[in-house]
Amino acid sequence: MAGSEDQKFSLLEVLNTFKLCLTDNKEVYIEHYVAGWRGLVKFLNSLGSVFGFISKDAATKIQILINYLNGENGSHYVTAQSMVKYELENELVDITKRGSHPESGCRTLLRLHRALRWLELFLERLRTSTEDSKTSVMCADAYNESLAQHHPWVVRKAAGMAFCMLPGRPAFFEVMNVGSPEQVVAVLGEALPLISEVYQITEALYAQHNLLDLP
Ligand code: 1PZ
Repeated sequence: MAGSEDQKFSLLEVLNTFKLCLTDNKEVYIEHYVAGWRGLVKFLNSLGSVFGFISKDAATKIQILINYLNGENGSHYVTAQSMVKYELENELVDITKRGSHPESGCRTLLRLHRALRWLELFLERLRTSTEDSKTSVMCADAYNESLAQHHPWVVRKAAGMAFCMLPGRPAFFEVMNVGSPEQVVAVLGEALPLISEVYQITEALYAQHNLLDLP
């Protein structure tokens, strides 16, 4: 394979980052979690500028978490579990309405966490799709089943319009740069349980602390 091919973006690497996300005792590393999202944002950007309003929001949230991680209290932000503990103990989270901590790590991660559920549903649909399946429909179905519940009408509307601009399944698989459609399906089959586990662990953490509805 030519050198330039090696450099080319592959969704394989992104999905692999999710392998690194869990510590030995099943805590979620924020560093790898945001690295995974970073790759996904890059992928989304490569699909076209109509997705810019989506990738921009995700990029902003990624940056907020990176800033905490690199900040003076960074040691508390190593895992999602340590972050939740630290922010709650120090009253750094707006619990019922937005106030003095509108960009807490907890509420920021929650937004990405909800989007991870969309990703899981969408990739599962892609994995089990057939040649004539429509990516826009799979994407919209996954969205309506997950993230849409947390978005106001205007965002749902804009998202719905953006979905229509998604490339068809063959082109979409091409941009993933993973290989043949069979290879894409295999990679998705490997990645999905990992993504699902990270999602379940984060969900349990937020549920345990009553944080699933943070404003
Ligand atoms: C492949 C097609 C990509 C479709 C992506 C599906 C998700 C659509 C989400 C539309 C988000 C619109 C922009 C901003 C929304 C924000 O209001 C919310 C809540 O944050 P707040 O306002 O409370 O601070 N943001 C989110 O829900 C996070 C959305 C992250 C989406 C990341 C998508 C990454 C896509 C990866 C592609 C493989």
